[in-house]
Amino acid sequence: MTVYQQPGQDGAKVTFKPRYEHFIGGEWVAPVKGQYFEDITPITGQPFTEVGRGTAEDIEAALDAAWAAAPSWNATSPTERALMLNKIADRMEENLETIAVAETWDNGKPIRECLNADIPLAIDHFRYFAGAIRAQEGRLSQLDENTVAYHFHEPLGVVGQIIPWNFPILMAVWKLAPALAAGNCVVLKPAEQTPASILVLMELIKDLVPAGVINIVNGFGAECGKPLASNKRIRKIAFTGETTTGRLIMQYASENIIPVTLELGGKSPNIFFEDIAAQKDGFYDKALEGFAFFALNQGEVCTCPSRALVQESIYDQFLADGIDRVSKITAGNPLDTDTMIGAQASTDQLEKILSYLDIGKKEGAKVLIGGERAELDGDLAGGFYVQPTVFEGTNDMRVFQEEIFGPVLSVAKFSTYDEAIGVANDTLYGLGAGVWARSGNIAYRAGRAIQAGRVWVNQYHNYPAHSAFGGYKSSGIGRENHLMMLDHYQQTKNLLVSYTETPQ
Ligand code: TXE
Repeated sequence: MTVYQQPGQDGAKVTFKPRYEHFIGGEWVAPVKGQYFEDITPITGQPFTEVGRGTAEDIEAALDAAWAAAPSWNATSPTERALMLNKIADRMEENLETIAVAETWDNGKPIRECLNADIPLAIDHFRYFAGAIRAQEGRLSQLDENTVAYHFHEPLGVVGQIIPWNFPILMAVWKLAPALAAGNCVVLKPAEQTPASILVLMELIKDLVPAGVINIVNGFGAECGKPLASNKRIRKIAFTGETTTGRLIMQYASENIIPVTLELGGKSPNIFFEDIAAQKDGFYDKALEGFAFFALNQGEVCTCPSRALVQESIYDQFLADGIDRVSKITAGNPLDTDTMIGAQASTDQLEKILSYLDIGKKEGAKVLIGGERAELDGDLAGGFYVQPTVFEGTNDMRVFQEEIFGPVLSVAKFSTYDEAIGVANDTLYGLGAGVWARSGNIAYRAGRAIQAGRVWVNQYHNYPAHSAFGGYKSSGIGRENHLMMLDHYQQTKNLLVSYTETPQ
């Protein structure tokens, strides 16, 4: 067990500056209107730094810097871009603990997740896109003996990116890596709840990035996000966040006729078929772990497996074992490597989750475990903690239909395969899903039948690069984490050439 020091204390891995400005054109730049907002750590509920409050004027300044850098960055070779991405990855690896502590302090998530998942995944993502861009090839079509259609990949120019607060660094990197690999300059707006860890990262890597290639402007949605997403000077907007905000982003983009990629909400089903309980072995244990994964990252995951569907014949036993497993999720100081569940990212999110705990109880869902705010001691008493909660009910309840984005699981029973698939697909969303079965036949058929962009089979919450991630239905447009994302950040130039010497 290691307990990392809180930032600001002796021996801490990271010391935040008292104030952060925007990162524009390779420099720290004060907000045009001179305003700042507090960044609060959800671990104690206390402010720890302040950050520039961006407006349309700051977005324009960032776009000026990005367009000034674009001619030379757009023209770099894939080798040069890959080199930069690899250097960023190396620098992040050298500073793993610093970035991890910054992320935990800003977001509230357990440090063990930052150290073992979030930050290593982000590092690998840069390396993946460094390789992907070097391996990318154009196409040509030989239309007849003398006519050739060449298809070249070209960068879009300057792109806008808006990200949420649940995985600040990882979401930034999921967006930055393919955009930069494809040769674009970027203006990125982090979420107002978690602006600081990305700025710590920029401080660490700024000497590796040509001025203007990455620009970070902080601020609130309407004040700063909208002027970016609706700006005529971006060639694409990429967004991760709430579905209702995603609709707005699409409307803004339609005014400028630019492409959009959206990664939105979810209400993911996690289906447990009866043959998993044929033996109480390692496979059964793995399934129980998959059941308890709803609490990973405090449930603040767009693919949170928040609806568990368990087959009738194993329901009582599996649920008893599952609840036992949930009872072992250790809460505590997120900076302690033993802690498995940390703080919710903001008071707004805490209030939203508590209101859903009430809604669930009022609509008659039975609380099997948890159901309340978690009270921690000492300076953690002011933090935003919730008990992992399991409701038992039916799929028509609001706690089964609406995205709670907290450590809250709703469980229902099913009897037949068809019923399970019907319930799984009875949702507006289609981002993630889980299927657990020993029978390869059932697992395959269920995986294909569920209307979701990512179906985990006999695993959950695995996010490797080179495996496409994105939503069906109201969960979004586009696929991240895979080289197909390069297509979203490039346009195709077709040269249609005739090689005849005479008129035909
Ligand atoms: O999301 P928003 P919020 C879900 C989750 C959560 C709920 C609300 O259920 O409880 O959304 O979270 C920027 N123009 N998800 O309010 O508003 C905003 O500043 C341009 C699911 O934080 O969508 C932030 O940077 N930008 C999700 C980003 O959008 C705007 C992750 C996301 O904020 C804007 C997060 C506007 N008009 C929340 N309004 C997932 N899919 O992973 C806001 N923003």
